Amino acid sequence: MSMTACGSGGSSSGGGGGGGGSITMGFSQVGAESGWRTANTKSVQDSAKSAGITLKFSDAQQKQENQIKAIRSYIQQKVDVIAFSPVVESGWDTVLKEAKDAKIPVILTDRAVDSKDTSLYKTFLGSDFVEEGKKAGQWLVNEYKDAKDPVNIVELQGTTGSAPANDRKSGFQEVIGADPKFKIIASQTGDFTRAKGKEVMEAFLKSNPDIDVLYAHNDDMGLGAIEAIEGAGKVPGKDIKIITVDAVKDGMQALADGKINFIVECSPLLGPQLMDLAKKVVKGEQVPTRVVTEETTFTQEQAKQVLSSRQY
Ligand code: GZL
Repeated sequence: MSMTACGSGGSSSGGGGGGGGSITMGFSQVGAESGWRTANTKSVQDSAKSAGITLKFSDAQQKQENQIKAIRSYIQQKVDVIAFSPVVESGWDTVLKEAKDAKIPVILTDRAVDSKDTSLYKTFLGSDFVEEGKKAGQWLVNEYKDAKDPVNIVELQGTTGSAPANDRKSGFQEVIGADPKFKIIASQTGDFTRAKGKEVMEAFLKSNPDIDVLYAHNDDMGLGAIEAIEGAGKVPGKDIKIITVDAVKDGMQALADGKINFIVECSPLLGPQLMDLAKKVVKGEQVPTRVVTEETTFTQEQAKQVLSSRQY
């Protein structure tokens, strides 16, 4: 776990402070597992600088125990506000109660927790992952509306136990489940990384000769799977249709090149809204319990049109 203090100058005010001096935020990031995460980290760090917020930043390398350690460290340092993207949904109540007892407000960003006690955090800022799964499913239903034969789908799930993996799976299943021709013949985690996505797709290809579609919970696993598909002598985007989520630059390039068929956008650019929310919660102002980001979807034609203007 790497801990760095970065961001604008200014002294750190004590926990619950944020009076005249600049605000200090302790941020625990999931890791650096994907292009999306890299873009999200940049958005948080750049926005803290622009907002004049002193940022203490830690990378948990996708381990919950590292995030819990970082949050405890921020509590000891008496930061004014804690923000984090929980790598998995469960197991946060104890440390969030410690932050609440220390009177340090917590903001969830990107991923949610399944704590029943919603007083443990001030707000959630991020995407509706169920909606993202539904959008992916709806494209598939439209794409195969005239098909009579079974449509064999393999699924590369995100990190086990994470909100995006759970919700993108359930949203997708909710839409395709209405038609029995859609069959998910294999589903396994690729942990949101290219390497694991390639490895799992290689195994899928070995044990399933008739794959029609890949649904990958993020671009990076889809890009790894493309290497596996090409390695098996098949044509990605044609022999096997591919749907992914995120819309990072490399994914959009593959979409424009015809190797991916459809991408559901999930914006990593949460930094500006996060800093606005942080200033409000430190001042004790009311904030919405949930701030959902605006997102869209891309076809191959749309990717060709927007590729040069993408920010990440
Ligand atoms: C989604 C985010 C996911 C991305 C992946 O908001 O948590 O984690 O979809 C990233 O690319 O690794």
